Amino acid sequence: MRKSVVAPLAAVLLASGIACYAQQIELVQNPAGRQTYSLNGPWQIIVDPYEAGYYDFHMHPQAGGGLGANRVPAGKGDKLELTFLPNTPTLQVPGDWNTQKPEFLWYEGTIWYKRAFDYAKKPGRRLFLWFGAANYEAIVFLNGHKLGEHRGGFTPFQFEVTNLVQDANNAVIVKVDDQRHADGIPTAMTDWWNYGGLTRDVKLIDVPDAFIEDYFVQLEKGSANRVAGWVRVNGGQKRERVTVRIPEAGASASADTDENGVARFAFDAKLESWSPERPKLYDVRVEAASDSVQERIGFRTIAASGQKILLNGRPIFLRGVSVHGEAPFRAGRVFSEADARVLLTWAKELGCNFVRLAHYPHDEAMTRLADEMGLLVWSEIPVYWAVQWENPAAYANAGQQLTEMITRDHNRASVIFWSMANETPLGDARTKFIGSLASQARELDPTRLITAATLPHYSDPATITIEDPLGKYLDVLGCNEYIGWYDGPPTKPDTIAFKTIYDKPLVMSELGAEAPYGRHGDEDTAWTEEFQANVYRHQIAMLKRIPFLQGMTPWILMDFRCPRRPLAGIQDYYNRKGLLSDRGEKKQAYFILRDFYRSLMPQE
Ligand code: GCB
Repeated sequence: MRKSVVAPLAAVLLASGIACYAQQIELVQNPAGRQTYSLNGPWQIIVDPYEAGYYDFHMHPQAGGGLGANRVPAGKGDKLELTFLPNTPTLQVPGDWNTQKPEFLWYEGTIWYKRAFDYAKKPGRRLFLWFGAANYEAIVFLNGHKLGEHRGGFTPFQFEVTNLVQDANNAVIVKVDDQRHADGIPTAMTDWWNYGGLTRDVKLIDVPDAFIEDYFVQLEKGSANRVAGWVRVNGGQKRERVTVRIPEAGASASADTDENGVARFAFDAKLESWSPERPKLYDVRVEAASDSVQERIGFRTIAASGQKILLNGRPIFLRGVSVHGEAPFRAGRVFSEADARVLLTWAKELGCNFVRLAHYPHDEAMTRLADEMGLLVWSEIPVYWAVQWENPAAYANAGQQLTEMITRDHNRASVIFWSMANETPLGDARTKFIGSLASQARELDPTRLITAATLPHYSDPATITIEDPLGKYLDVLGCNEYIGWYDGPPTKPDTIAFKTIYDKPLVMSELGAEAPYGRHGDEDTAWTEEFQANVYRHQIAMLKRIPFLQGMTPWILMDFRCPRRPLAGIQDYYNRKGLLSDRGEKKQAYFILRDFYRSLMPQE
């Protein structure tokens, strides 16, 4: 049995603590383009706050394997307690548990999931059990065998189950534990709801014995007409021939795999560039001897040149907004194209050409839809606030989540930035940690730009200077500033100038103010729509004066649930900085920003 995700092939953590390491994660690329069998739907669940299904009363692992062993009572005298019975309740997968039953809203801990299935595996095929995401730790069993574990709540993982699946009566059992930990990524302290469970799709992926595992098909860095990349075949012949085709462009190339199953290719193609205005996607076909896979891919270049950002060689201002993976209208974590479509349509209506998908990799539906709808994307790992910078295990986990994020989305034209972190405290260990992540990201994907959201620094009371030492490792600097909200009155932006020590572009990755929809007062009364709109007015005037500003993603598109926000009658455990409420109602600030974005839009 092969555990496909957790083991890095080449992980090198130097004695100094942390170093860049090349890590390869095996994930079947483009699950939507494969033969699959959905395991979505009702799963039986057992709530287990004391982890009694895993540990005995002295905290040793359960001798009989616990709930994962999938035992059933042997007869009427069997006193077995750790078992799923026919009357065990169910939850829907995908879906967080918090929003499915009122008693689970605040629950953090272990819930066991079980799903039975039949699957007639054909000879010459291999099977993978694939999870879109499980928050936070998953321990997975199939037919009583432990397949492996995965930590990190927002990225896909898989296990090969070829030799374990039987034609009938298979049982997948998963222990999902969303307890927060100081050494986790993210840590125990965040500003979003800790939605637990099997939050994204679960499926079996059925591929030939020798199959196309992963491929990277993008324009070569700096070129508008040369496609370059690689294809990795798993289980293939020595020197297997691989072909990549773009039929609509009449272009293709073939190459042979090396001893690692990797074929590298490059070819010229006359391609229409993908852009927010014209999000052109091409059918791309990847073929090997016994397998082929197809998907729609867009081609565009992205570069930072001095203080500018160039999309397809031309300077672009990123009219953005930050977005959480919070579902509109129904609370809970986003898991469907329908959820994604509502959020991204709202962003488009606001005049955006860019979204910051904060603060973790969102459901794949978001980036795929962004490709189709023409929205550029900032994609981020949850290295958020104060991580244990000196802990090699925390680094390894951050590196693993980074690799999984890049592996999943490295063919998406929409994704232009990989973000390493958000609002981390200054310090050498932190800079080294994030700097190493940046090197890792560049190694995995040399075509996109590296960024992080940093904190502002006042060099005098009227000047914020962009000078975080992390800037050295980034292509684009992000800065989160709340001038007018956490920092001074709404008029304070009028008094602030920005400077930078970097010849690099700046994106104002957060700004904003909080107001529940429909709460009114004068523009100096906090928690009102008028106050929020006032902050936006003064912010926009300030932002217009920053010559090296190349984009902005105000905080945030829609209100979202948050345990740190208790203020009765105003927040009620929601962060209300949304431009829209969670019911899609537009606040006054929405119109201020929309008008500003309209004024920036290229005249058609
Ligand atoms: C921030 C964080 C974001 C919070 C936001 C806020 O700086 O990056 O996660 O939700 O501020 O509302 O305070």
